Amino acid sequence: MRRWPCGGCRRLRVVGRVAEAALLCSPPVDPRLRAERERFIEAARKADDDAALYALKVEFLGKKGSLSKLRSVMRDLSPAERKAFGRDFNTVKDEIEALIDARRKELAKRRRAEELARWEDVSVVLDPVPRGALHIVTQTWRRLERVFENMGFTVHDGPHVEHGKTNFDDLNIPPDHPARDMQDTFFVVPPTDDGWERVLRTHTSPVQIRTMLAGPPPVRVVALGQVYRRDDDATHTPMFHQIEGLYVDRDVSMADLKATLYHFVSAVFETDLDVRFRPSFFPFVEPGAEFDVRCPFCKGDGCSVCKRTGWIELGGSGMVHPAVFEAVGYDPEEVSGWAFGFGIDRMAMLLHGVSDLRLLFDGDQRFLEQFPC
Ligand code: FA5
Repeated sequence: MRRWPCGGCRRLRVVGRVAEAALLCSPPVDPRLRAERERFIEAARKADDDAALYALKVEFLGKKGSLSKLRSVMRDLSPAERKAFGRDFNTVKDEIEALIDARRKELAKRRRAEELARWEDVSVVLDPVPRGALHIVTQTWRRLERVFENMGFTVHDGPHVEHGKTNFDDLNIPPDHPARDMQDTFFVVPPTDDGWERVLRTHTSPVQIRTMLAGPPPVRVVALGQVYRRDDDATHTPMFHQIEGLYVDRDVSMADLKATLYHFVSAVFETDLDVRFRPSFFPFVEPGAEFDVRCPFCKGDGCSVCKRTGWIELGGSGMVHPAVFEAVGYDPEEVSGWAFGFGIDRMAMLLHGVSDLRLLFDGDQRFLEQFPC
């Protein structure tokens, strides 16, 4: 490309730079070539995409293009004029080609700039993406697991669809027990060929049976998980979570149970809290007891959480019934053990001051967001 001494002119900025400068700064002598070049400059300025530029190229430089047609005038020129015309003709042709090329690059650059303007700037620091958190039941579940693992318990689990035998009979729950009523239990299928119904487990206690069937004593396990009952009000939901504890060995006593409950409650609430037993009945333990914890909010003085009693009910417990040992092939003369069970959801409510159990399962983000972990 030739360089032009003018350093560019005003129109330089309008259409493809150096090439147009060349056209403007070295006008050919022949008026037809000059007119053709001017016409091209105007047309090139309006060409806004590659297709239009290609059309221009064909229009001016194609075999039947306007510039090519001008070549025929050379026939009527003298040799000297023909030489001058030929030189100018070639210059204009080169320059038109260069201008088309420059214009194409300019259009590509503009397209790229427009694309970039549409892109999001990945380096911009946006508002932080809201962080999710574990559900408060999961938080409580994990906290309990940690506490019991630190006390030497292993974590076990069992199926949610449970054998009627394991959920009831092996736990010494007789066939006419109210818990087996259609009103209380979700029956999954009626008795199958083996004569047993399948149920959604109504508590985590069948994991006791599965654990003891799986191996000899000693046994020291906790089992946490979903359980199901036909219950639905402010303090009962059809699906809830329980934790089961089971310790079987020689000479295990109720005193061990109380000490374990005391340590676990103090660890979970991060303060020393008394535990008390109240006699109660569960078919799979004898003696059986409900256990309460000293109210962590008023420390026993009485408040709305503990309904002014100073105590909060946590769950059931007791010494494993000899009939349960017999069902799993353990000798009740040789070993003794205790078990406990309570609701993880109720524990979560206590830990976070939630008054309605159903809030835990409504999936309302405004509620759940209040408990980041
Ligand atoms: C039992 O389920 C026994 N398996 C516990 C047990 C284990 C006793 C080992 C002895 C030895 P109960 O039905 O009371 O017990 O339930 C235990 C806890 O589950 C209750 O204290 C309560 O916290 C919780 N719970 C019971 N039903 C519901 C429900 N529908 N919704 C939420 N929590 C419930």
